Amino acid sequence: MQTVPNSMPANIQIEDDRTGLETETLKRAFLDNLFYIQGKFPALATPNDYYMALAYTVRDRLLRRWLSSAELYTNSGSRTVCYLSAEFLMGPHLGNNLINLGIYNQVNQAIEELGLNLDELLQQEEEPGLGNGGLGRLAACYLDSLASLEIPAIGYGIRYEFGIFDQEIHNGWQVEITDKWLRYGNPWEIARPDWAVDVKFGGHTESFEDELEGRFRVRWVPYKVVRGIPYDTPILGYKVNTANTLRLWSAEAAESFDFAAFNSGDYLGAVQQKSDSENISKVLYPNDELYRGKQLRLEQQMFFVSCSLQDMIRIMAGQKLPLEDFHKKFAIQLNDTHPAIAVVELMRLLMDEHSMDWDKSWAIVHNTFGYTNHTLLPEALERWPIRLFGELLPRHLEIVYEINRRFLDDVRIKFPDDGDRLSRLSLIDESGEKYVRMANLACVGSAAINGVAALHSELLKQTVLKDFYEMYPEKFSNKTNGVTPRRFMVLSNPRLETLITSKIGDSWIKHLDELHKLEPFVNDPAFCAEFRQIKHAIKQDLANYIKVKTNIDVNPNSIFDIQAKRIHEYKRQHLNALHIVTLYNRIKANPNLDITPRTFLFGGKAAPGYYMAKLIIKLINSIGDVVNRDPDIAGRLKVVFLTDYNVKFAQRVYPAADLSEQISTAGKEASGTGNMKFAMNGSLTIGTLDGANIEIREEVGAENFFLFGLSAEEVVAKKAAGYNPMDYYASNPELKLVIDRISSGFFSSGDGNLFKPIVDDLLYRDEYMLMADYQAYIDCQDQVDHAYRDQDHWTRMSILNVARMGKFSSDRAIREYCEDIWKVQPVPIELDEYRQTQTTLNL
Ligand code: 26W
Repeated sequence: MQTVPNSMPANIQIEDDRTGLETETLKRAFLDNLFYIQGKFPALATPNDYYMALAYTVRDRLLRRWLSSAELYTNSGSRTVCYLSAEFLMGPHLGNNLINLGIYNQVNQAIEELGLNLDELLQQEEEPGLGNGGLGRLAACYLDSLASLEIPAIGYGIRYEFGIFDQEIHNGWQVEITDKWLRYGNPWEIARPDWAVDVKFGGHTESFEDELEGRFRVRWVPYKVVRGIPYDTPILGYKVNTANTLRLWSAEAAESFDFAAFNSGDYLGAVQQKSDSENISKVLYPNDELYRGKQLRLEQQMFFVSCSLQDMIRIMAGQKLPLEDFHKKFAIQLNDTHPAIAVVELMRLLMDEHSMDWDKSWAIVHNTFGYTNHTLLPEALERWPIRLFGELLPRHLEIVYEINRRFLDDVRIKFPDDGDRLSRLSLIDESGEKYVRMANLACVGSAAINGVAALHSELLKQTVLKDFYEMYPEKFSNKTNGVTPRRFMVLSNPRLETLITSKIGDSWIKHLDELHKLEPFVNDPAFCAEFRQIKHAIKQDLANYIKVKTNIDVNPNSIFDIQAKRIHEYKRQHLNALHIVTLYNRIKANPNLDITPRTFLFGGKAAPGYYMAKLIIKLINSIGDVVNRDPDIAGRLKVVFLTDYNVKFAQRVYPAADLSEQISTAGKEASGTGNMKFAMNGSLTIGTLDGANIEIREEVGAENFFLFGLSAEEVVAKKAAGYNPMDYYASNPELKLVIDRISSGFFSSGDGNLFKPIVDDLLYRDEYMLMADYQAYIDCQDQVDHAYRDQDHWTRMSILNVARMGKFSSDRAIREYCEDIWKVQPVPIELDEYRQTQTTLNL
């Protein structure tokens, strides 16, 4: 307990340096941390030292909320959501914590009074890029909403030493650089080595008779054991006391190294085992949407899943709760199939390690899990070769067979004499080489199965999960994705936030539907002018940034037409490129063409092994090189590839867009979430009837959305009828000219071979139907060109987009998960005066 020295008058209040929020206290705490944690006098401090000092100052201010949340969850019987995800794409923590703590302005002032600049300090943070794209970022948005809604939750994942690679562009090509995000340390995490757990791999199983009950039991004798060390990061909710935990597992050798081998002189062999173990959490697989059956990936999945389940069992033991109540204490969500092995591992833990029988164990398991599917692409569906699976997880393979045997018995009862159905539903693919099908396992082991947008959830029922839908229709539902307005509006677009709040107050930040109150302001010329001026200022900022980074001049009065997302053929960045070449050709043919100036901005990484995606990046850069320099174009078109697009950069990009490109082939993009982030920052969308675009259009109104292209049904029908992309080439002179220009070597210094793989694919295969959608896309872009000329009208459409995006808050999505799937309630955290200041030990 803090005591006031005798000589001081008793009525003086001293703010604690670790918790106080007054400017003077914040300044003192900051300088203290600079000295005592960074070990620097201000004269020698680097920008990173300042960032670290501020990060610790902020972390101090959320620790009491964090520990109090953990304590209350431990002491109350509340059900906890465990979000299992191989990826968490958190983005920088500092700014977000300032917003959620509600101390952004105070800290800004304190930092300014110290002669520093908060924006510059925020830019110092190296973001934890522990995810590829949409799936990982969704997990991060959901953690923000879970905490903001005061739901007890733990995010469980892997603490990759190297996250998604940093991207550089050399001569137009992507080059991957190792992401050493931990280089300067991570002030947001706390290691908890006392809660380490061991995970077994390989070896064999033995059966034996239980001495006490005489029951058949199985013992697993592993080949190696890897230790998981948890690292915890607090996840503070917005203006609440709830601070949940993101618990990421780091792999270590169970023993420091093999001393027997060491003593016998095999030094390298001894160290080998240690580094093999540590490899498990070394690096994030940079493939999104393409599955590769790599052993290390299965090891990663098993590793974090087993650590997390053992952690939950430890938590129950600490609370003296009976394991029979596991499903009452925890609701576990599987973020795609990457953690689906959890279904089997929980069975194993309950039966083999805690002596529970099969039926009891299974009742717990299938009342615990929910499974979210994030993709319809067949090449993304995970399946493990039986041989690999059995060698690495011999006990799990036995359990998979037993789950399957019992499941197929159920299928036979519901659908007698249907052999084809049995083989489609089986957890084992026996059509050729045998595989374990992870989506089937997830479906059988879960009480709830959902897609991530209305169309996607429908297509799941009609295609990849059709048989499971017929078997268990009651398990299926839709949960349309959402994104957090704290990061993607308040933090990334403070000018818009201030304008909105000045008109409708700030409760929209927690209740995004309230943005509707903005609608009347479309008729308020002063509001519209201010709204437009803000957009212009943000575009100017991005233009300045681009000038510094690339030396390209972009015109802030041009349409900022942005496509920012992972590079993939189904997302059709190359369709966007065809549009650029179309406009280029038009101007070349008619230099006086009346055209609205446009800046085409692209951002996104290609999977390192995805040749076509990398070639698309090269194509965009090559077109840019020609277009940006051609004097005939006279600056009317600019093409910029924004290198190393990540969460930090995305926060600058969304607010600056006029036009958001959401042009995937209908039926391929499960939901999309960038589409939401653009629209809620006032960008208009040009898009297909795919994923959440459909619902965005429904919300903002068809008249405020640029729709084009084939529907998902039409895509299927056209393919069935025999699709010939060459027909479009042959019959559309403008398209022919575009393709011919690319294949002639015009954009590749005369090299007619460079882009041949793209051209040939479009002409002879065109899996993603760019040729079929080309004309509709161009026509729609012409409408955009015209619409942008009426700035008043454009601004009204833009404001209505913001006002009508309430549905796409991740708070809404999480509420739906809580009510329909997890059955969990908010548990508000109280911080009373005593808890605020208590510093005594209760030994
Ligand atoms: C095994 C390789 C692999 C890795 C990642 C396959 C598939 C994935 C993810 C499921 C890909 C992904 O990020 N999917 C995206 O999830 C978002 C969140 O639901 C959706 O908005 C995107 O449409 C979907 O592509």
